[in-house]
Amino acid sequence: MTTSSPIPTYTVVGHPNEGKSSVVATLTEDDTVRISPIPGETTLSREYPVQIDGRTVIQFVDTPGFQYPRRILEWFREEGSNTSNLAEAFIASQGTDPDLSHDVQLLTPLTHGCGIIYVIDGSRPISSTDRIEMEILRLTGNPRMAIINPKEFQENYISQWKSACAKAFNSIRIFDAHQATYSERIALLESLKGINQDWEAALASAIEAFESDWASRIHQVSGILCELIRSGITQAESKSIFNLSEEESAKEKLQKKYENALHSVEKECHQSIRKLFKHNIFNIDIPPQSVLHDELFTERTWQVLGLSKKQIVSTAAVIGGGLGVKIDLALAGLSFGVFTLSGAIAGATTAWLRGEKLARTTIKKQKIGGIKITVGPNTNPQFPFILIDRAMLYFQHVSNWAHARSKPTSSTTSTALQLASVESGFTSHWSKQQRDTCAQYIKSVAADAPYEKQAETERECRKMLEEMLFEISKSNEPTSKAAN
Ligand SMILES: Nc1nc2c(ncn2[C@@H]2O[C@H](COP(=O)(O)OP(=O)(O)OP(=O)(O)O)[C@@H](O)[C@H]2O)c(=O)[nH]1
Ligand SMILES: [Mg+2]
Repeated sequence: MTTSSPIPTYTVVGHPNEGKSSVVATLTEDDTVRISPIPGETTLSREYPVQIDGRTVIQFVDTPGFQYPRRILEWFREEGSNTSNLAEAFIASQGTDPDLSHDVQLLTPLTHGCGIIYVIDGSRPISSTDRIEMEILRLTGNPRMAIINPKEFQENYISQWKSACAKAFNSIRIFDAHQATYSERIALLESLKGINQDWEAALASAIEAFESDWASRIHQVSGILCELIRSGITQAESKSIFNLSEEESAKEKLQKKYENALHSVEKECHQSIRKLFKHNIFNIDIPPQSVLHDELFTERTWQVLGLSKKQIVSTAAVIGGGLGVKIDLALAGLSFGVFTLSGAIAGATTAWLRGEKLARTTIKKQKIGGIKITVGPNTNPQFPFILIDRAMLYFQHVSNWAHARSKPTSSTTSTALQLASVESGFTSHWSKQQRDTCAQYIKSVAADAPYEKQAETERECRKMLEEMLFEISKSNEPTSKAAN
C-alpha cells in the first residue's frame, strides 16, 4: 500500500443511501453531485477535486454502495493471505462479474492507497451487513475514518455505532452532511490528519487554502455590501415632461421604477453573495417565517431590522447634512416609531416609508420648457442599515447552507429554522464606533465627497463589515433586538 499521491484523496464508501454523495457534495461545496432518496443513485465512482486558485488541494471520490459485501469478505478471507492489495486482487479475480459492478466501482479507488471515509446513518441500528462492510474496509489496510451522518434526529444509535467503529477505524466523527457549517467542514479536515501521517502536511496546506479562500470570499462580500450601500443611497430616477397634465401619472410611474430599481440592486447583491458561496443550481429556500420574505419597504422589515431609536439619532448626527436633506432627523424620528403609531398618523407615516416621502419627489422647471421630475435618492438614515441587515441575514443563510441540501429539512437544528426565529438584524448590535464607521462612509457617498475621502471611508467601513461577517459565519446564533 502506498500513499505517494501528492493530493490527499479520500474515497467515500458505505451502504447504499447512507448519505455518501451528500458528504461529498458538502465537503466539496458542489451542488451538482447527484443525491436521491432512492438507493442506488450512484452507480459509478467519480472524483471530485477541490480546486482553490487553480490548484487541486484535496479530492474526494464518490462511490456506489456495497451490493455483495458478504461475497467480498469471503473472498478476502479465503484468498487474503496471498496478497498485500486485497482490493486489487479481488477486482482482478472477480471484476468481470456483472453482479459485482457496484462493488468493483467501490473497491477500485481503494487499490491506489487513498484514505477511506466510511459513511453510516447514525439514526438506525447496526446490522450484521454493516459489520461485514467494516471488516472489508479494515482488511484493505487503507487509512480509515468513519463518519456518522445521522439522517433523522428522533432515534439514534450513535453510541452503539461509535463503539463498533472504534475497532475498525482510525478516527470517528459525527458529521451531518445536510447541516454542516464551514467550521464543521474544517474540523473534519483537521481530524483527517490523524488517520494518515503521510498526508499531514498536504492536509495542513489544504486547510490553509480553504481558510484563505473563505477569508477572500468574506472580503468580497464586504465590497458587495459597500456597493449596496452606495447604490441604495444614490439611486434616483428622473423624467422630463412637457405636458403638465401628465405630471401625476409620470410621478407614479417614476416611483414604481425607483422601487423596482432598488429591488433589483438588492437582488443582484444577494445573487452575488450566493455565487461566491458556490450555490449555483438550487434556489436556496429562505424559511417561510424569515423576515427576508418581506419586501424592503414593508412594516415588518422596518420594525425588525435596522437601528434602535437612540442609535439612529446618534448615527444621523454623524451623517449630518451628508444626505443633503434638512428633514433627515425629523423624519428619522418617525421612522422608528412609525409602526407603533396608530390611526391616521400611522397611515400617513407608513405611506411616507413606502412611498413618495421615503424617496423624495422633486420637480424642477426646465429652461427648454416642461418640468423634470426626480424620485430619490432615499434620505432616510435608517435605510442603509436596513439594507445591510437584510444582506447580512442572507449571507448568514447561504454561507452556512450545506451543498447537499436542496431544500429545507425537518431537522429542528437547521439553520433555516434558526433563521425563521430571527427577531432582529445585526446592525443594532454594533458598537457606536462601528455604526459611526458606517455612517462616515454613508456621509461621504451621499455628499459626493472627493474620491480620496470616499475611498478612505469605504476602506474603514469594509474592514469593519469584514469583521462582522466573520463573526456571523462563525456563529449561527440568531440575535434579539438591542435595548438602545
Ligand atoms: N435529513 C438528512 N437527509 C440526508 C442526510 N444525508 C443524506 N440524506 C438523504 O438521504 C438520501 C440518500 O442520500 P445520498 O447522499 O444520495 O446517499 P448515497 O449514500 O450517496 O446513496 P447511493 O448513491 O444511492 O448509494 C437523500 O434523500 C438525502 O437527501 C442528512 O444528513 N440529513
Ligand atoms: Mg450516492
